[in-house]
Amino acid sequence: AEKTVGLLVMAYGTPYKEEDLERYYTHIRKGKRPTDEMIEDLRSRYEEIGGISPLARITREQGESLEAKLNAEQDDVEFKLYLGLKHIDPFIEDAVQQMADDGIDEAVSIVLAPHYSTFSIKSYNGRAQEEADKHGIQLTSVVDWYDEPGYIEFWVEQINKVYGQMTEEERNNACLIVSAHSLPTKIIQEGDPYPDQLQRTADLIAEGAGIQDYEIGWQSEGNTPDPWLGPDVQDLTRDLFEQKGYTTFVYAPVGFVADHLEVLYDNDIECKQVCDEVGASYYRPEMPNANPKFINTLSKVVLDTMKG
Ligand code: FEC
Repeated sequence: AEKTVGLLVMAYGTPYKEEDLERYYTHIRKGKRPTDEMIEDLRSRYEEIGGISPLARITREQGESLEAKLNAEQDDVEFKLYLGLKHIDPFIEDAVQQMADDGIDEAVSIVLAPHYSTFSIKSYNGRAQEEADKHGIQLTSVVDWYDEPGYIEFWVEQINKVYGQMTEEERNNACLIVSAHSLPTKIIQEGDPYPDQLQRTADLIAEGAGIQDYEIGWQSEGNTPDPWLGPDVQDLTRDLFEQKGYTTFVYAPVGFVADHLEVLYDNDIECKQVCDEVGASYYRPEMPNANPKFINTLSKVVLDTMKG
């Protein structure tokens, strides 16, 4: 290939080591330092999942696998990977600056999150575009991929695997809870497509897996005074148990693509705790991580976006 195209893979970011926790959390809070108590609370959650999050390693694996797949898939251009993170170095701006330093003048970007929101994909893409403009880099950005067939199929396969492991009694009393990160409800007044996109993902997955009993829920809401999108997955679990008598819960946190704090803690510890309390079975299918089927889907999304 003659031309090198920058492949900007954007993701949330995570502390690399315990000392990074304060600056990371401060960045998430837009520069406002969290109280010692909030930092301690976050530190203890990371401790519960083994000290630090596997997210940094998984994001890198996803980026490298995507770069390799894109270069195997076609030979018109050579894709060169740049990781750009939302809340820790290398920041999105650092990655674009590095592209410029490397002489890149054309790039494509994708966010490792499927659903579009002003608080999520729009903010990643906006930061990338602004920096690209400064350097005269022509940047094309993937908008969203919440209904991409390969992504839906990935979840259908993992969910089918889980339902296949259940006893018949569990299967007959199971509810699938499809969730994404909660956001402040003010996004809705601004016409954000985020909640509808999650509903669509859930409908497609349920249809693909032949599941009638499913609900959407929201998780991991922030520690702020705003009202957040609900129902929260833990409250939802209790309500569904009490009102509909389900005794098995399957959590599909489809707004995320990797094993990280929000899944390993918020689902595997907090939701599991609610299930234990009410005496229900807890299941959580595998996350996409660097699964080849998932990487192939991202590769297709990137190539489709470039074709326009
Ligand atoms: O280190 C890890 O393993 C976890 C990384 C992590 C991911 C993630 C994904 C999303 N977030 C989204 C929105 C918000 C909003 C706030 C917020 C707060 C936190 C805090 C930590 C954190 N988030 Fe996160 N999020 C991850 C980590 N997030 C830590 C701070 C402590 C806490 O509140 O629990 C609230 C900000 C504020 O305080 O004002 C809003 C969204 C996603 C999914 C899309 C994406 O991946 O970009 C949306 C992974």
